[in-house]
Amino acid sequence: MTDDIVFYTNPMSRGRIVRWMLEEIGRPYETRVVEYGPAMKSAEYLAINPMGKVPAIRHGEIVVTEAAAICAYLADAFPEAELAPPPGDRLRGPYYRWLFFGAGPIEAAASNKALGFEVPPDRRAMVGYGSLEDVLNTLEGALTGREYLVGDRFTAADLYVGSQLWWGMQFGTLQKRPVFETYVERIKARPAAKRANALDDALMPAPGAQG
Ligand SMILES: N[C@@H](CCC(=O)N[C@@H](CS)C(=O)NCC(=O)O)C(=O)O
Repeated sequence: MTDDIVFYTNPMSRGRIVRWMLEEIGRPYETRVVEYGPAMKSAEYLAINPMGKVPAIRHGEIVVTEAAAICAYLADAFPEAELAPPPGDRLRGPYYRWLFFGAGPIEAAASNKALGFEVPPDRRAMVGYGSLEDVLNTLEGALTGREYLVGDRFTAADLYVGSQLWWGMQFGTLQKRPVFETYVERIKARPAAKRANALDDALMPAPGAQG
């Protein structure tokens, strides 16, 4: 059995998060760009991700979808990259906490904000993220006076949550706050983040190339 890594992505997608993770891991991988539309909903790609969405990876025979899950999987599969506290370490708790906070509350709150949907105040109790304001305040509290979300080193939780802040602030769906800006500047200066962006930028269609 081969343990090759195949990366299914599109440069205009959450695949950028996984690209960054793969660059942090530093193992060779094959990139397969999946175009939006029919290719992403083809039988061939639905066999990888029945949601018809990118990103996804195949590592040997193992398929993983969901950007946060892929980050968590790669961190554990390649522990030498030191992107997660090892299983059993007490920092595993906060590590899970922030990864899942990213995949749940931040992701949902940012998507709803982008769609212009606001949770009516009297329905906040039944919505997992309550309000976008609560999510941002919680994150701001976690990052105030700290360099990273977990312990004193960069982990996959920073990569995932930081990517959401990075892109969210860039596209105007998440409010810029000084703590967030300092944090994002810190993590996006990582060589792997720069390499990942350059690789995805190079895959972007040339202006005017799309009909
Ligand atoms: N929950 C998924 C979301 C993936 C997702 O929505 N991907 C978008 C691009 S960012 C996509 O592939 N959209 C194409 C489609 O749904 O047709 C994750 O976190 O990976």
